[in-house]
Amino acid sequence: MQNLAPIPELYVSADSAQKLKVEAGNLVSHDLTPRQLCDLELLMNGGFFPLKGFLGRADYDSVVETMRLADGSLWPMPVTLDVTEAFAEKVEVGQDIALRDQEGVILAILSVTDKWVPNKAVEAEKVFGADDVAHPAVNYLHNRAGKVYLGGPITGLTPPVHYDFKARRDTPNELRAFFRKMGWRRIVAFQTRNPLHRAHQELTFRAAREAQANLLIHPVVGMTKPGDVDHFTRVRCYEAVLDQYPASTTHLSLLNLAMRMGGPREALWHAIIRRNHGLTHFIVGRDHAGPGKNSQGKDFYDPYAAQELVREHQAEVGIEMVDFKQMVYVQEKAQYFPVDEVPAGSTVLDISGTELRRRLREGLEIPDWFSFPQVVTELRKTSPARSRQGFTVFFTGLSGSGKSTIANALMVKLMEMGGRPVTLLDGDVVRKHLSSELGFSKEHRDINIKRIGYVASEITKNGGIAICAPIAPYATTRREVREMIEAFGAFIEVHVATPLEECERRDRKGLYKLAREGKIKEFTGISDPYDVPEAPELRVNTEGLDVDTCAHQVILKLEGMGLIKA
Ligand code: PPS
Repeated sequence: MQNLAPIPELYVSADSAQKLKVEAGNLVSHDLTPRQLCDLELLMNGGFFPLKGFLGRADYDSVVETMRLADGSLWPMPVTLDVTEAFAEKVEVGQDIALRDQEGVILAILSVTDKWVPNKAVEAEKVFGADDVAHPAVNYLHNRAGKVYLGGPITGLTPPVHYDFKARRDTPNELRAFFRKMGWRRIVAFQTRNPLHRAHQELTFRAAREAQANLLIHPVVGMTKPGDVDHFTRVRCYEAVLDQYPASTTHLSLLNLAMRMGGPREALWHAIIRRNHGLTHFIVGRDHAGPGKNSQGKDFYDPYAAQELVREHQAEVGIEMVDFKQMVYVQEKAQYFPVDEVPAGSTVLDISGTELRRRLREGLEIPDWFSFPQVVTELRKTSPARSRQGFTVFFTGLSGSGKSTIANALMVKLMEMGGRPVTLLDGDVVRKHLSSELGFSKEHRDINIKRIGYVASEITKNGGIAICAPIAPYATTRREVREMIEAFGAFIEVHVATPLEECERRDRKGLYKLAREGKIKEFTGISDPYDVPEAPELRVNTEGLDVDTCAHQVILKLEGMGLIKA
């Protein structure tokens, strides 16, 4: 039987918070990133109990190596406060710093006990199983997170404010109070980052039956895998199917967790978080929190490794796992079964996540046996067929490679077709209107490309076509831009692969000559690097091809991807 007594939170009383907030106005302050904001909320409200703050060095080393805090408590996931080197220089061990949300509101004070430069390759290997940036958390670690970690206890002043789905968000203590009030003694949690389809409904029904428990649908609305259905759409989908569940036995609550997609370790972390929320049982299905394929095209984790790890530790955590094989639809029985219980000789139907996305993208039928009509309607609203979605064509290549010329021709062809607004963000034009103060250092080029990426992502989000044509010489920055845009629509990287010798021979602006004479510094291809794209959606070599043909190759690619109709 579970203990539903309140769990310790890290908040001080309202009076002290008021006083501390005024004092904290004078402290060095750190603006929390979206992921840190999620972590802080769960630290403060007891979701991450027994953590008392962001991990210090001894706890961090121990968590990375052994999945335990330095005092031996089970804790599989590093919860760290990463900052830039420049910020770290302003902070000494022993100092208090104010942690602010993105509007500048002070949410907490961190008393810094540790400041160190972590070995991120080791963290990636030990925690996520591979130092491979195809893993979203490893990519985050190397390409997003700051170089320095700060650790220490937190004094919580006020929770982050949410304007969306307020009534559906519960702290661990709010859920515990709800369970007490309802007299629920055995409750099984279903963790999800996807819309609920019929297979999930069957799985959750079976889990509740097996555990003789009430059901908590506990979806993550903080941060999930890049490319997932956004949480606004998902919550509307959950609400749409809630009446398929018996009202008195099932509850829906949203969890503001920032997932790492860390497979087995993440599953164990989820189990601890659910225990903290007062749950007694926890569903772990196939490939729990799986990040997909690694850079060799293989799955990062064995699909049932998460179940094994949770099974091993469930008694210590104090939550019981309800494990499930993948659920599949058996046509003859018109019913879902775990894949290992399918009656012999029957016809099994299944639609993978990838296939579902394809059907949505191409406006194809989604059968009734797979999902609920209300869910499909919601998904279609936010995922119109690809030929009606926004997208970005991102040309990259050396100066004088022909990017702008092809981009202009493409723009005109797309405008001739009509249907969606087209915006051209050409290198020179951007530098005039958006980035006039920037030069060509690595730092400035990165800022320039990220600005282009931001504008293109907004255009893509709003259903338009953005054509970008900067040099964009650095692969990591291009990848960042890709991620920004793929959250909203397709990103088509086109490498205009005109060789340096040819660009220099053409020297249309006379810049190569000046670069060779040393009169222009940091000139791409001459005195500054260009990372050749490894796997662009399209590579065009302009030598011997006229502009029209090059632009037509892009059009054919867009047609092939279903982005424009033939
Ligand atoms: S970047 O690296 O993506 O930010 O560059 P971009 O904004 O596309 O700007 C490239 C245009 O600026 C001119 N130019 C230079 N290019 C490269 N290196 C140096 N140092 C430099 N200085 C000026 C050049 O004309 C580029 O235009 P394109 O259209 O590419 O020829």
